Amino acid sequence: MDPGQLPGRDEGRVNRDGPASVEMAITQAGTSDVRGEPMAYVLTVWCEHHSKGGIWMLKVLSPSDVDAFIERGFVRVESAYDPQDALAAQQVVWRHLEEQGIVQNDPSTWQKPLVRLNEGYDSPEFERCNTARLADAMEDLVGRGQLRQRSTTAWGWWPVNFSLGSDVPWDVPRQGWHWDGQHFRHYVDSPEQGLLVLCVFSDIAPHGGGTLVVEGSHQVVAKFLARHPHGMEHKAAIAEVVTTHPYFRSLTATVQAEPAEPGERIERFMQPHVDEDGITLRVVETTAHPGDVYLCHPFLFHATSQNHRHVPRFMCNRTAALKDRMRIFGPSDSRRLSPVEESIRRALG
Ligand SMILES: O=C(O)CCC(=O)C(=O)O
Repeated sequence: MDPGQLPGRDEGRVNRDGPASVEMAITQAGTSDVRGEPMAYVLTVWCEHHSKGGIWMLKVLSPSDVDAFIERGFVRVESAYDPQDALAAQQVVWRHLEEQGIVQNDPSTWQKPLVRLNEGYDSPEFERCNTARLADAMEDLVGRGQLRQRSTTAWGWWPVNFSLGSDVPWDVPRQGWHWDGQHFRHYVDSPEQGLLVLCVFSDIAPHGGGTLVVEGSHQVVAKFLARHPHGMEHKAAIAEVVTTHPYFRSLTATVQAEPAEPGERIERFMQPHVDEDGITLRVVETTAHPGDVYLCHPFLFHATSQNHRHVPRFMCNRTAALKDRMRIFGPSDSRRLSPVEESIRRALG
């Protein structure tokens, strides 16, 4: 490619959402490497302009990441923290497992297919995973300054998936589907769970125990919660969605109610399905590398999956509460809507 044909510097793109912010891609073109060899490179940095302070803030997520989050309900942030730090932190979890007689170098001690460590850890290894890249990516989705805490001192809890369901063919589960938030009453604008944050500390290959998510399900839940302005208890809300929405009724049906041939549920639920409101739903496996984080919409349905890889899956689900209720109703204030708020407003039409 002739570097002369590359786009110029400082290409701006004005967002249509209003005057409060402007998004700009700074594109830098170069012509040679350190040895003087001809080469071409393009560096794109996403920024947001804050009219209040008159400053430009760097963004981790690109506009296409944000669009995908709004539509699908999740985005993968690669190397949100350093993979080496993730593996060092995994060792800390192994030390806690060893207190229960589960030893890393002795697979004969990995008797339980799934071990839950219902606690949060704070050690130098985890502290290094509190990166600005992760916090900034979270704020790209909930709004600058909107997280109650940008970092955490409680990395947890840990459903360590050693080999769940490895004795039966891999399938889309019928049980365990939920969105998070046992600890509060659910409203469409609840602030207690700004995001579902799935932090990965091991390699997760396909069928390796990665959390399953239902792409698009955040839109179904947004519509459901908006129909319940007095709020609902968590368990009751999930129970109602999975009994009233045809896709979720089938997804969670017992074998007796809806028997399926081997592989039939994979074919059915892992292909896009458009529901009666035009929402595209699909079960997706979150495969990842150590250091990756899946930032998911707080309303996203998800479930534990089978692990057929014999590689223990280390993931913890970190909280991300918001300072304020989300701005779902009425005119928005001078602050631009966050992608989480935007996705809910769009789902409600
Ligand atoms: O084990 C998993 O992959 C899912 C965990 C989960 O459902 C949760 O953290 O809410």
